[in-house]
Amino acid sequence: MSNNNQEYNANQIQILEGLEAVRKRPGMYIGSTSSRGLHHLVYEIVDNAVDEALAGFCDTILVQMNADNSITVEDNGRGIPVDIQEKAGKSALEVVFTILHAGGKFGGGGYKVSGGLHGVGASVVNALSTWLEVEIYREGNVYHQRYERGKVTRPVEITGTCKKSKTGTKVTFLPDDTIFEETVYDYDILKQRLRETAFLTKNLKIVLRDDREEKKEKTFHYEGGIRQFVEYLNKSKTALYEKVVYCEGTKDKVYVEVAFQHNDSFTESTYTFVNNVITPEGGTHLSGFKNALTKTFNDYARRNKLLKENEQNLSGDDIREGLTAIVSIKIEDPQFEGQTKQKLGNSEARGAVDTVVSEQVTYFLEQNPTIAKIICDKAILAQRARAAARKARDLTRRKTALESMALPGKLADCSDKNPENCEIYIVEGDSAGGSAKSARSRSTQAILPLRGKILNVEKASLDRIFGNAEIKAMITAFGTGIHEEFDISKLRYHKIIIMTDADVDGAHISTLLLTFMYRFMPDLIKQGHVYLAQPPLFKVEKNKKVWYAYSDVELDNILKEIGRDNNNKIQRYKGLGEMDAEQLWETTMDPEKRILKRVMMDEEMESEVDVTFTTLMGDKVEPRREFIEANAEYVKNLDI
Ligand code: 28F
Repeated sequence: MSNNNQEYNANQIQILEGLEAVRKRPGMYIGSTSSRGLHHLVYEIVDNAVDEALAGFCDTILVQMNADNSITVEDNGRGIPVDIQEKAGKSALEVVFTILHAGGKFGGGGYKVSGGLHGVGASVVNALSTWLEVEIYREGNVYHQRYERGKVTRPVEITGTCKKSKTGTKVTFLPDDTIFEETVYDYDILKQRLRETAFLTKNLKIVLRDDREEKKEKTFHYEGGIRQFVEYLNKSKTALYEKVVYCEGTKDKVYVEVAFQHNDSFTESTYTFVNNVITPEGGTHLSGFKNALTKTFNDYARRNKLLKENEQNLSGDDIREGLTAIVSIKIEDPQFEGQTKQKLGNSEARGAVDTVVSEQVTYFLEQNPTIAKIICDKAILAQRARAAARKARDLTRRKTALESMALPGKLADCSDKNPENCEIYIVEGDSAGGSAKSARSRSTQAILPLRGKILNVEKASLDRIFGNAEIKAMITAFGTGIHEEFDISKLRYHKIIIMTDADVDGAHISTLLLTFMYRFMPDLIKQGHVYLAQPPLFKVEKNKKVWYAYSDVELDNILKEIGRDNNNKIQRYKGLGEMDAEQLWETTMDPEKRILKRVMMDEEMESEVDVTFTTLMGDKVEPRREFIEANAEYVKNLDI
């Protein structure tokens, strides 16, 4: 055997071992094999097309969901080169799709740490697809190659011609159903992510087309980039000034883009990105941004006597109250640290963001004194409110200390003291609370009945929120504290179960409770501690036998099975209060029989969750109506 051949074989074995490793441990490369991993395959391919756009050669990307659940992604870039790469002895195209580049893109925490490198994820997607076909348009030729489970099954060949002016790359793949637990794509998940990608890459047009049963198409194209991202996030809120503040610049090879605008709410929504990938835990780019903002606004307020000499400096929280912001950086070699390897660690990113934001915001404030005053006034108000809230909170804290951490009077606590075994039912209304108290299993189930309307935290100020009895009761019962003081290790119940009537009012109360938890203790939701109880809608009785139905479809099925006749007494439950303790236990509380829905949140989707909560609970009517219309299939039980 010639030396060359040996090398070729060794190469070949390495390639197969590489892709085999991806198939053996897919989680290392795409995070998971759940629906999330399935959708990641699309992002990997789209990212390569976006890189071609960032390089300045592509302005349109089409993502198509095909009837057989395969996905086609096409760009109008230069097309992956097809000529033979000397080192590998094969076409560059084949190299891109069969050679695993520089290890996985996912660190220990399942987080993408690369980006901005052409073709990095293509081989991973190829390895995890039953088949993958690629077409390249270059110099008037159409080149084609096919792979199955990562292995070449058709060589690179010219299969046709096209106009010389047409260039680009088209990839179609079918995710391997022996690897993925879920193989059906979700239009809304792709839509949300592609919208985000389009916001982060100004001028890039992304078309999403669903070619399955229900045909849908959406185009995302934002000339304003992250400026429009901020406008989108603020669309259900009331902005305090019209312009979105925007800064852009490069320092120490870090490209920085920041956009922000304040609204009249009390929450901050800042999202940070590195190489187009969201960084839910922030890092040096975020701290650079915060530092620059605090410094710049305090300097301005002092210089312009908006803050008197005897007054304290504004805190970062004061300045960021009601702030919606996007911080997006591009960096060559991103380093991630912290327990989950999700925090950006590059120190040059801190300096770069700090410098770009300080310089340009200082200039903006000098040029726009009216806006500057609006923001400073809002921050000064926030500073006062925070002082008042601190007083109110200290008061409750001191009180609880005096009463030896007294739990709320209405709470019927459980006897087991191991939080892992314990659950708390948050129950709407005193009568349902009463039934739940007699129905429960005393050792592990606690009941907290809530009276009357729950405060809408989207619309209330901090001191009002801390003064609210129902909210105080929940905070003390859960044991974790809130905001910066939140400590999950103090959680007294590992399951927090919201139990409301199965009607419009019940849905409204659930949403108010979830809004509160999301804004004040988001980790409860992120770590999967929050559940929704599912009380039945109907009870069917026949010949002394009883069935419960949790939906109209289920009722139909039961009636089909037992026969529809006058001897069934069908009862429609109007509320939890109509059930006696025994029924409530049997249908909704018995851990052996009940159905619980876990409230889940994907950190990658956080900006969309944020928009949804403000759209539903904020004070603008028009966006809410649009949302409900657009999501009518999910909220058909709401009578609007
Ligand atoms: C639908 C997914 O993957 N688009 C891509 C390019 C363009 C080039 C490239 C990609 C060359 C040698 C690696 C073209 N001309 N869309 C995509 N478009 N990759 S991926 O180059 C890859 C390197 O090995 C490209 C000149 N330079 C680069």
